[in-house]
Amino acid sequence: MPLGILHLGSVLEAEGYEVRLVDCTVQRNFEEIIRKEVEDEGLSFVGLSVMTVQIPSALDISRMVKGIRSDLPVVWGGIHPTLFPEQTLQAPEVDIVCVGEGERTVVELVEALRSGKELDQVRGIGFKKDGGFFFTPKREPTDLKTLPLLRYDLLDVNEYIFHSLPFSRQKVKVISIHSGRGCPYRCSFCINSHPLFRHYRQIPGERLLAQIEGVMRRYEPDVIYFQDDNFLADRKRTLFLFDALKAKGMEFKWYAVTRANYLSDNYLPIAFWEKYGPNCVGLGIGVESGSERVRNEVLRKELSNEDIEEAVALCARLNIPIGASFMVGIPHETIAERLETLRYIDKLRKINPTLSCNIHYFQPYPGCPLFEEAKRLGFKPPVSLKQWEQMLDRARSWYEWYIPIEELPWIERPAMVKYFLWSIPFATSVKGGIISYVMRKIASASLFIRRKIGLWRFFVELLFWQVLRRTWRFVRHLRRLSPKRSGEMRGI
Ligand code: B12
Ligand code: SF4
Repeated sequence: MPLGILHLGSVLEAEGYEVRLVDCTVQRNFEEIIRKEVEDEGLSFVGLSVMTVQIPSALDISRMVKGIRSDLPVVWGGIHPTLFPEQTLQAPEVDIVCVGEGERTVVELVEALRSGKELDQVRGIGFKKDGGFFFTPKREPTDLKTLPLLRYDLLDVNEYIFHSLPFSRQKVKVISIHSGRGCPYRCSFCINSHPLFRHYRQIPGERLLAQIEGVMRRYEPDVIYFQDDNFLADRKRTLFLFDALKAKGMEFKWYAVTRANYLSDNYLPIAFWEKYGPNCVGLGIGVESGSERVRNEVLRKELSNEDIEEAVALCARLNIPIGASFMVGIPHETIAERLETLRYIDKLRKINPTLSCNIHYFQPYPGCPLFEEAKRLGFKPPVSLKQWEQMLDRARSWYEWYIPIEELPWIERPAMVKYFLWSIPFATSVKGGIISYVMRKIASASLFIRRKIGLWRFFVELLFWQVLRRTWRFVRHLRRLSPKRSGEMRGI
């Protein structure tokens, strides 16, 4: 769920303003909605929350808004404008940028825009003035204790309710809860090591409890997803929260992303896991690399093999579904270390055969120390929104979010990286279904053979999968057309 705009909308509504939130990643008719809203004379501004990969669509929307009403201020906030405020303002489509967290900024901004006051009174923004850019003083990070409870009704919650979980094919009602910001760790590939994002804070237990109670009462979700960088980072609050919810008789299934070293008796007592583990429908951990050198020296993950293996074993023992994420093509990773990742996945799956793994290639996101290292190694990042848009346009494959693999100068043997990207998730998938079963077997056998002969090109297995999928879709289509099956129910 888009928690950033949900926070902004909730704060503005609490201040008496009327807000319309549109999530362009899920609302198919977003253009139509925006068009209609922009035509409304009472609108103060159009705000967009933008991650780097979202630049092309954010530019399209901004152009559309300007095309309808060139006088309406277009405000960009979120990760990319925060890291590159000047670059963002250089785009003719953007009038104002919000740098950093926006709860107080957005209220002051609306007040200024509505009353015609000078924008230089609003802290934490940049704007265009007299042919140049003007930046106001930095805004302090939001005090999470003072925030109103989130107004989920500002979003169309039904759009998010029927998502399937990473560990099962079943579709369930999932509601995201925001329990804190940042992380106490400083991994070199993560935004949390950037000075602007180092403010690690957690929502106090009592407030979080009230938010969860409200959500449970109103939406009755099957699963609560703690959509944080690192849930469980506050040990004391975790113990308080789960005990308090239990005391209120609130049983709920949950899913979260956290660190492997927290899944240990030394951090949270085994009694905690025995009591609340059965309701946990999944935990995501970042293992990143099978090589301890790469993981700790290059990625600064501060995570030993021992920590990871203990976590994976604990989840196997208590039957908690667990997923591990990995990266390949990391700067300074040798081919031998890349293969070590493969061996390590085998080892972890021996400890816990239900461990599912996902793998990405390292993409240097701005704001992290490894982005700087990537530049040193020859990566030339775009210098304008237009150039970002062009780069993102070139990344078209299903495994490329941002930069095509071939454009990363440190990646030796891109074919091997690509092979890992499709084969590992298949070989370690825990989802059921006939297609998935067949592919799991093929991917495992192919990984075994390819490793033996050292061949990473010619993805015939991938072709086979595509044919299999299309055939399966066609069969399903035929079955749907069959009158006998017209009473078939669609699961939720
Ligand atoms: C939860 C999360 C997700 C969720 C939800 C994203 C969402 N729309 O909110 C999901 C799982 C969908 C997701 C997906 C991805 N994510 Co993500 N995600 C996060 C995470 C962990 C927390 C974001 C969050 O909810 N923060 C809490 C809210 C309250 O803060 P916020 O969103 O930043 O908003 C505040 C301010 O930025 C500002 N603000 C934001 N928007 C606006 C707009 C206006 C007008 C104003 C005034 C202010 C303002 O005010 C808000 C309130 O203070 C961050 C890590 C992080 N620390 O930020 C990564 C992060 C944002 N994600 C990242 C990435 C890379 C991705 C993916 C590309 C990953 C992938 N390969 O799949 C995808 C992209 C999906 C897409 N649709 O295109 C990167 C972004 C790096 C970058 N330079 O862009 C981050 C920083 C993680 C990292 N690598 O370090 N993500
Ligand atoms: S532990 Fe996770 S959230 Fe924390 S800094 Fe490292 S990668 Fe980022």
